[in-house]
Amino acid sequence: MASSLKNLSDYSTENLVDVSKRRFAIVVSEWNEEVTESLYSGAYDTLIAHGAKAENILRVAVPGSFELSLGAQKMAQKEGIDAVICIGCVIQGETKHFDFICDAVAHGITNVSLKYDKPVIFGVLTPNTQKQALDRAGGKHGNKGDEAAITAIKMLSL
Ligand code: DLZ
Repeated sequence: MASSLKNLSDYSTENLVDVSKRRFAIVVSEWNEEVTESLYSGAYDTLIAHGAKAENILRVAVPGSFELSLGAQKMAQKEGIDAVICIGCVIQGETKHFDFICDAVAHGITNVSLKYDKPVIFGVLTPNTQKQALDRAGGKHGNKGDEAAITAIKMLSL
C-alpha cells in the first residue's frame, strides 16, 4: 500500500475477493475536474482489471468534495451497492475552506461507512498545489484512484 516512499499505484493484489458480481458506486467531485477525471479513470480501470463488470460500476457526480459525503450516503443506502469510492481533490493553495472541507469529507465518509457497514473509500487528494495533485493522478507518483479501487476490493475481502 502507499507510503511517502512508494509509488501510490504499487500495491499487492494477493488474496483479493472475486468482484465479478459485486456492484460499485464511484462518486466524483467536479471541482479540479482534470485531476478528478484522472482519478476516476484510474479507479474504474482498476476495478475492471480486477474482474468487476462495467455494468456493475455506477458513476455519480457531485459539485465539490464537500458534497461527497451525501453522494456517498445516497449510494451506500442502495441495497445492491457493495462498495462506494469517493473521488475528490482539495487544493490547499486555492482555498481558505481547505481544512473545513477536508475535515468534513473525512468525517462524513467515515460515518457513512460505519452507518451502512460498507466500504466507503476516501479517494480524496489534499495537495498543496495542482502539480502535486497531477503527480498523484496518473503522474510520477502513480494514480490514487487505482489505490482507492484496490482498497475497496480489499475491504470487500475482509
Ligand atoms: C468552495 C470550494 C473551494 C474554494 N475549493 C474546493 C476545492 O479545492 N476542491 C473541492 O473539491 N471543492 C472545493 N470547493 C467546493 C466545496 O467542496 C463545496 O462544493 C462548496 O463549498 C459548496 O458546498
